[in-house]
Amino acid sequence: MKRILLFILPILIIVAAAFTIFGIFQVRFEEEKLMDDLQRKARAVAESVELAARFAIVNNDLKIAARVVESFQGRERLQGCIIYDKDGQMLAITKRISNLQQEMRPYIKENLSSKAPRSSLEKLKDYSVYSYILPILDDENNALGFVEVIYDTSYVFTTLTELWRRLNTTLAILVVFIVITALFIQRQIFTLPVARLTDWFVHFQRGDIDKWHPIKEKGELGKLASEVEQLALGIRVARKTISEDAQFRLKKEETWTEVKLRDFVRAKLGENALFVVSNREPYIHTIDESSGASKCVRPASGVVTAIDPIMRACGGIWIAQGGGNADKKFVNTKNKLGVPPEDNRYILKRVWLTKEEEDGYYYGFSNEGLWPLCHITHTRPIFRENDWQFYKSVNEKFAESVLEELPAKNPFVFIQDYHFTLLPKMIKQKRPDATVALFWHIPWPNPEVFSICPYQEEILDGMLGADLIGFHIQYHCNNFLDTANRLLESRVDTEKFSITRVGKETFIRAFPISVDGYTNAASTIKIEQINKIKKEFELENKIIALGVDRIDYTKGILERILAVDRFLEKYPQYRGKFVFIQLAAPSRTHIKRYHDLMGEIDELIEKKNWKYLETDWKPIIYLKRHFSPEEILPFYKLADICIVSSLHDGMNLVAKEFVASKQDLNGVLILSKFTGAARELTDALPINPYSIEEFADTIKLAVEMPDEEKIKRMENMRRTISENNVYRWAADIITELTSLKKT
Ligand code: ADQ
Repeated sequence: MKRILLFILPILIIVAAAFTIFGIFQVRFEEEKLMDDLQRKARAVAESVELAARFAIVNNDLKIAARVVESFQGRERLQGCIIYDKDGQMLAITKRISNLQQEMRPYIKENLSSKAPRSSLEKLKDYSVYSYILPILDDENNALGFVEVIYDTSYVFTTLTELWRRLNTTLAILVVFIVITALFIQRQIFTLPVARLTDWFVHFQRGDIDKWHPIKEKGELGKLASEVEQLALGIRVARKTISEDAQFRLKKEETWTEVKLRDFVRAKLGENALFVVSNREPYIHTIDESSGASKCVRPASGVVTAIDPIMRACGGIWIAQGGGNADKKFVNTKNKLGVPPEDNRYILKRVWLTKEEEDGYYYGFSNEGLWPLCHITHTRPIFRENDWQFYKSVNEKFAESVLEELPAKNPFVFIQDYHFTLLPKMIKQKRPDATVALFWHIPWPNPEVFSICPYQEEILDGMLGADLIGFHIQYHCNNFLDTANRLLESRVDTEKFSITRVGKETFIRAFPISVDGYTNAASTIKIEQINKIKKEFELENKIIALGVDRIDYTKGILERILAVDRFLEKYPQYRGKFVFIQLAAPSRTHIKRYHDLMGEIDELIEKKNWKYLETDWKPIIYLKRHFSPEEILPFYKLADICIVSSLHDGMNLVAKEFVASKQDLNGVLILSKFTGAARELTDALPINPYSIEEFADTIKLAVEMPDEEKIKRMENMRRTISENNVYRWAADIITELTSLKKT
């Protein structure tokens, strides 16, 4: 629109200016013509009555004078005629202008001494008139009297106004004509060729070969199109070659690495990109309101920790909510950007939500409803109808955003977590050829617990739109199969681990999630970084225990503090020697339960530190902020013990990160039985976080564990993690998905 205006506006301005100048000249000319005409007529009329008026004046015959002036009474434009004596006294006046009798118009007086005729435009009380005065002279050239002819000039004004009106109408018609012609030309030479080009790009981008057609544009646009066509061809060929090379290399590699996963995905998915959907975005742009500086942070989220390395390895598009206050500044017109910012490996597409949508869908239904429902931590789930409506509409919004990105054939869509239970069905309805997987990052409860959800049927129905649903552990898979069996009309096959509903089969599988190359990253940490932390927090010669969490009631942070306190109470020999560090990222702070929890943790830590105040030693160091992965690593490295005390957790990646970063094998992991990780990391010291006494004793066990045993346990756990890293997790899911497509 702006471009069209830029094109048309100058033309319109020139045309309008030319027309106005022409109009002014035309009107002036017309006006002069009319006035000339009037003068000629007035003179002729005055001269025609001169004789009769002379006779009447000379004989002082008022009757004749009256007769003369009355002959003008019926004429159309002529207003009237007046006969004066030599002193300017009115002898006779046409009746219809008799009101002029009242006043002695100044120009009459001025004319008494004049011997020549006089014409002028005169402004009377209410209107303008044209006056022509003809003196009547005797033989000695003395004035005997005067004849004045008065004309109404309003018709001059009316004629000129009419002329302007006609000129304006012509101008308006011309403007419309110019606009239509300009729009037509613009459409023919620009819009249509560009639309054809865009259409061509869309088909190329989606791999929609059937709808492809050669570009036939001519001129500069044609040259551009031809260059792009060459580039596009090159990309297609390169993609094919990469996928074939990948198949070849894959056969040679043993353990799962980033490179192996990349080859694997290329070999399996070929030219198709991977589409990931999650609520939390992997990179958030924020702006510091006081300094105005913007920065990009990776959020404290297990989902991001796990999926980001996969996307870095494979490329593709990750679609997530744009939640940072500077996010809009960093996207292109399609709301996309390359990430990581310093090394673009894949595309992040941001979806914008209104505050109401975020409140209802994210804080409300997802985190006050589904999150507590699935975690058995005795926090009551809250289901509000309003939140549910927003949850549905946001799922639809994401469905639209995903669908517009999908290639023409067989796309792979990998949906993350409980925020999108309705998305699989929405996508499948529009694109039955898409392979859709949903990974559930949190626990799945038993049917009794799930059955309190008022929207249970829609949720299960939406989820079963997926071809594959993954959970961390088999126990959650079993719970899900049980739930579908009891609460939904469906056929559950416990041999194949699948659920069939309305002819559509969904496979349920366990894929324990893991971490990536923490080991590699850990080796980049320098001893100086560790010493700096030790010095800052006076940790020299101390036994250090560490907790790293989002502040969430499922993570058992309060229980951990109580257990540390009980350990110090019960085993006073460790007072002054043992320090517990808690790194805690505030999370979901708009929800009251989370807000309250932050207050409770602050208060409890304050109280416990106060309790041991008699010495200068502080047993608990509480660092409440978001840390980058690079900042967390030195803490993992310096910690002797890592405490993971979740009351319930799908997996818990902190446990795995700690183990992966312990290259020196010098560390003990205390791990809640209620985490998914506890199933794999059987060499961790298990705890029931609700049993504070047992928990405190386990801390003692960890502190006193002989080095030999520590090393053995750590070796075992590290082996498990390196064999089952996150690349393997992704590869297992893709293997399962591609094998499903073949069946
Ligand atoms: P989360 O509940 O987010 O994940 P978790 O698996 O422990 O929990 O991952 C947390 C991540 O945040 C870790 O990578 C950790 O390093 C990071 N983190 C913690 N504290 C931080 C801080 N103060 N600053 C910055 N980063 C911090 C959900 C499920 C889990 C499941 C994961 C993955 O709840 O059970 O393991 O998804 O599936």
